[in-house]
Amino acid sequence: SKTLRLILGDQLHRRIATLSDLDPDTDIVLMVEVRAEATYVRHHKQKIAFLFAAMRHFARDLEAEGVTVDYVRLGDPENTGSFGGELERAFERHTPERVVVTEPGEWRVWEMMQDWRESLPLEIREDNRFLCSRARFEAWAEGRKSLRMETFYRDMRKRTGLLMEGAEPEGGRWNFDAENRKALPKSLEPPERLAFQPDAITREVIELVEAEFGDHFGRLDGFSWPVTRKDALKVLAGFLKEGLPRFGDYQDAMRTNAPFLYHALISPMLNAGLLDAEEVCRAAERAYREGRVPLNCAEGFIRQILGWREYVRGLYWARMPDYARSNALSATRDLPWFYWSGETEMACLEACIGQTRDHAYAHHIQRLMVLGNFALIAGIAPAQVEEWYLVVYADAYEWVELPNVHGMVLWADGGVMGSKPYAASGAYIDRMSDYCRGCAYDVKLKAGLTACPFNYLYWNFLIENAERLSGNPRLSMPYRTLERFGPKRRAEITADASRFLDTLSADQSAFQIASP
Ligand code: DLZ
Repeated sequence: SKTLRLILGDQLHRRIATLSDLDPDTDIVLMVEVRAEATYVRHHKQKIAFLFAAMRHFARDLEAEGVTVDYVRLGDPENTGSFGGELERAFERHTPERVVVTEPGEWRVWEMMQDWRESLPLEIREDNRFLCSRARFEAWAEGRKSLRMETFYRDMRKRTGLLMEGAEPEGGRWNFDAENRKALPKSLEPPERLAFQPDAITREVIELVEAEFGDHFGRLDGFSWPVTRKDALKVLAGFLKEGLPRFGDYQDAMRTNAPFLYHALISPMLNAGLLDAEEVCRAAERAYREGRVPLNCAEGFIRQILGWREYVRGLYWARMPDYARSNALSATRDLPWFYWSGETEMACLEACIGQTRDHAYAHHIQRLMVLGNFALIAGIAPAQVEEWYLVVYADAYEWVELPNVHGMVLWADGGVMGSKPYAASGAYIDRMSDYCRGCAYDVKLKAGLTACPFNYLYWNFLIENAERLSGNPRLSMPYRTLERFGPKRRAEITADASRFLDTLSADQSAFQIASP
């Protein structure tokens, strides 16, 4: 029977559930570029360009197979600008007997789909792009006091058999993170990023994005993401060869002007459907089994995907819509303007924001321990930080962004995800990067105008949140240290912090560099 199959922009996988029983003789695949999706937050220009280009290539490949694709472009004169409007129009155009979709990645779109069900013969299929279904995660979470990633991850290892020797973890341990925190030696030159020259389709999209969303954050020149499955597989293969053998060791390291290091750069493609989570994990396991990469590297990488990625997605669906509403540390400060402009004299933040603007990418430690850590210890309002992350990264959809930022980065969930906030002083950044060497502030100084702001903001954060956090066993060490500080030192911390925080402005026009 004639079926209309709607493929959303992050479902670009040939084996997506929507297409499993596709009949090219009768069915129509619908894909729509809509303004509402490009502007519900003002996404980074590269994020929109990546997705539109990937959508157009995916449609082209389906057509080459003989599938009828009804592709609505952003500029089509009748385009209503929303998923709902376009689905309705397409339904009238094609008068199908039914409409098939796959569960969306975001709650926002899930709610839209509930409305469509009222007026259309709609079938919503389970999202098969994840190894753990929503129902399965909820069954795992049911009745558990805490929902720790590590427990979930071990369960997933056993269930998939990935890096297992029978019932035991490969190498006798579940986790090799202790070996994965090395600073990057100066002598090591990380591999070049595999860059893709935009073809005619992508160039047209880049022009469209510049014309329509030119005032959004981020640069478009230098766009070099792969936008097809074929090219995404090349990135994966390149990573397995050049990156993965050192990924584990240096996954937490940071270096000025080296944004990519040994990272895979596959998250935008994975989250848009060009790559599949299981195939990626299996490929990494194979590289280990064939002796091409050490175990700590394969395990560290697989944990990111089989563990973290599946876990945050499960948690998102299990806890939405309430999850986003908590603010456990009552953080209310506005997001400083420098998150958009990059104008700050803190070299670490300047570097991480600069590469985010240039590439719509930063790696997990830059996101967590520099950009996120600052937002945490400066007490920035969760909703503003969350929106920033959703806007600026090419891989960001709410299912992955929200738990990571709300829970992991800001501890706004009061400990659902992490047993303690990931607050750190400048010493951590100094240990894991070369940023501090080129900084106007001195990471060794604890107080005063030229001291690294992370140093006093860290202690100020502990002071301000003592009521909520001092009883946390995982924070007993720093709170004991804080007790030994005495009133004078504590007053100095508070004074430094408020002087610095007062110089931050959320307002572009009032912006002034906080000069040391
Ligand atoms: C992110 C995004 C953007 C910018 N534009 C579109 C679009 O025009 N059409 C589309 O189908 N999807 C787009 N997306 C991805 C959707 O926002 C994503 O599919 C939903 O958030 C559901 O996860």
